[in-house]
Amino acid sequence: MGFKKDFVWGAATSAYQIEGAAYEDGKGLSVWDGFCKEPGRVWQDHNGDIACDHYHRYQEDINLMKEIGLKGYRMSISWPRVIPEGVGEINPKGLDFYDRVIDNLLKVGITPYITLFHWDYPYELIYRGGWLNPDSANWFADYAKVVVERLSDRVKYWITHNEPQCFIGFGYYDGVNAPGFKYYFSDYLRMVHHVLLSHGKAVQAIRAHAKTPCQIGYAPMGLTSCPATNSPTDIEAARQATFNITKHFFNNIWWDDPIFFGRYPESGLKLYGDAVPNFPADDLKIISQPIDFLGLNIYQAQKVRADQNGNPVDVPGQTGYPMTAFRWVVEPSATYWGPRFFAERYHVPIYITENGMSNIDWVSLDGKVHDPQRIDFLNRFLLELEKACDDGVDIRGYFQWSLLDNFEWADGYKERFGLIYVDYPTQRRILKDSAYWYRDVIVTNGASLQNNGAAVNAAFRFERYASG
Ligand code: IFM
Repeated sequence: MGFKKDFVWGAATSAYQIEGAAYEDGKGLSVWDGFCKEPGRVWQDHNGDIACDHYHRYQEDINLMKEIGLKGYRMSISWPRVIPEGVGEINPKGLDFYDRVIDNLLKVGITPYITLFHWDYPYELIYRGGWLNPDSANWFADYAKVVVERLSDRVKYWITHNEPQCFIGFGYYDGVNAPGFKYYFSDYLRMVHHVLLSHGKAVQAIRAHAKTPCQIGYAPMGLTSCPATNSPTDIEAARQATFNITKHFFNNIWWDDPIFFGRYPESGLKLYGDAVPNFPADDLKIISQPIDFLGLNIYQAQKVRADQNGNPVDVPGQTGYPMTAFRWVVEPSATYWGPRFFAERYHVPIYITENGMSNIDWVSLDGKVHDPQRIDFLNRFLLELEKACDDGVDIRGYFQWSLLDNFEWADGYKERFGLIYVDYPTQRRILKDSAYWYRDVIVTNGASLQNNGAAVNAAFRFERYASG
């Protein structure tokens, strides 16, 4: 069976991580603009002022996407570029920029998937309480309406939020990401509620104002536990661990059940007790607007087995287990079990909205960027994804993270996730070996995955011999 004929092979980015032009053409400040200016917040005090300069180089980047053969491109809109203060006045030049990007994508046959919010919250809204303010859901829905009114004659795929676990958890509870606050747990739960409500209200706004039929999704982290063996008890233990409630903000069901089931999970209500905010009963109806797909961002996974009572127990990796440059465990079965567990729980089509790895890439003496680890990583994760398709999971597409090396939040430019190498001082782009490899995967609709990266490796060998 394999990947469907119309499977969407894509790559993803986000506005703050690539655009730059942080102070140009009427853009307002985002919390990341502020955060990066506080010494010590970001690795080597890097910032996104220029990033990949995509704001000026989008045409070159779209040409490179075409060269790779992408069918889809997942990008986000910068809220403060469109509405500088988060609410009120609209910045026409901001909308013009996204117009140009969309038009040029469509011109070369690449389908845009638009994420409305990927962490660059308008700075001015912090003075109004940000996500703590119950009105924050309306601010987001108003912004969604503005974008949809402008772009929905051409854009058909919309995603409300990217990894809300991270932007709320890291930004307002742990304080390691912008805006760098550390709220009480009860305030954190209040913010979660407002983000969920903003999702529901944005879905309503998109449906009400879209000019053409559209599909709407949500892209939380797809935190996955994988069974240590294929025994039914280990599989059930892994499922249980995937959907366990925890007090850590890295959990799935507090963020997903309200959207798909219209209720918070009982286990969470019990664990969080009095910290759970009071809210109008109708909120859950708004939050659980029907959506068309679930996007899963999957990078790593924990292996678990069942104990004597069937409960999940973490299985530590063997000494020397494979890791990415970020020191994230490499567990390819995540893209089999993740989509399967989430589809079985929520009965919704799945996209992998992010998957990839940071690698220690540099330009070799031959002028190329050889990243065999990334090729092997992607090959393994995609073979597992294909297995999930074979087993009947409705998977519509895959977006590699990321198209370009880019600004990795509090880690600055230290981590390189791209298919395309960016030499930041010159802004020169170089397609990495993995980009050429991905092109083969796309052209063959996944059939070349069976070569385990061999075709590309053979090409390296040939070139090395040829050049003596
Ligand atoms: O770069 C991030 C992205 O913005 C959100 N998901 C994870 C990626 C890698 O850390």
